[in-house]
Amino acid sequence: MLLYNSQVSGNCYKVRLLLAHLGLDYERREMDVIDRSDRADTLGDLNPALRVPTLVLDDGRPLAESNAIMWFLGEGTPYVPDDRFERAQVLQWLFFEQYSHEPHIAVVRFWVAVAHAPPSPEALEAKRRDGYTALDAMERHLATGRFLVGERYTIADIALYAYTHVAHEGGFGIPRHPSLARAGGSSAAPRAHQRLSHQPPSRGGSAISPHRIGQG
Ligand SMILES: N[C@@H](CCC(=O)N[C@@H](CS)C(=O)NCC(=O)O)C(=O)O
Repeated sequence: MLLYNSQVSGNCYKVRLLLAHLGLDYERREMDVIDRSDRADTLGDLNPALRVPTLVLDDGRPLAESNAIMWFLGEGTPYVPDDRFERAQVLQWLFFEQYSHEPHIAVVRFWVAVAHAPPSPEALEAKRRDGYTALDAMERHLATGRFLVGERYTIADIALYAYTHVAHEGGFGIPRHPSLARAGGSSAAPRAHQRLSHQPPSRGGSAISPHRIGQG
């Protein structure tokens, strides 16, 4: 498999984290998220949105959208439940992530920590407010259990972990979110992974070598 990747992207991190959990080998091709001039040439036939992550399977079929890629890779493994209702609950959180979480928390982080160019203080403030609304929703839910769905770590936890564990890079603090902080540690810590900010050697192959949370 070939992953079109950006090392600073939480959406790509979701896919890399699941690939690492599953022990799957893959090649990686790095894309720039600021200079996007080569997107059409590189991804034109692979992803209608010209974005990363894009995964190309060994048979040549391309798949886009981080959460769709995780669903595909996770199907038939413990990371996607078998139970019909729990599968729908996983989708519930994946849609929440894409509509209510990522567009605010990831965008603020991108403006502040990647592009270093927030459009205006007012825009930043409005996005931060919406980001906190998403964190508050997760906090309410995680006060009732360690995982987002059922009693087990699923791709829903991976999807929400990706940008939550780097939310502070966009200026978010989570002191008022104790359950969220606890879930971030307890659900992710037993899993071998690196934090998003970890920079692997710049070669193909598995992007994430096994380290516990807190060491990355
Ligand atoms: N909904 C998509 C979002 C993908 C996305 O926004 N990718 C960003 C990097 S995080 C990107 O490619 N940005 C450059 C661009 O929009 O051209 C997903 O979950 O995969």
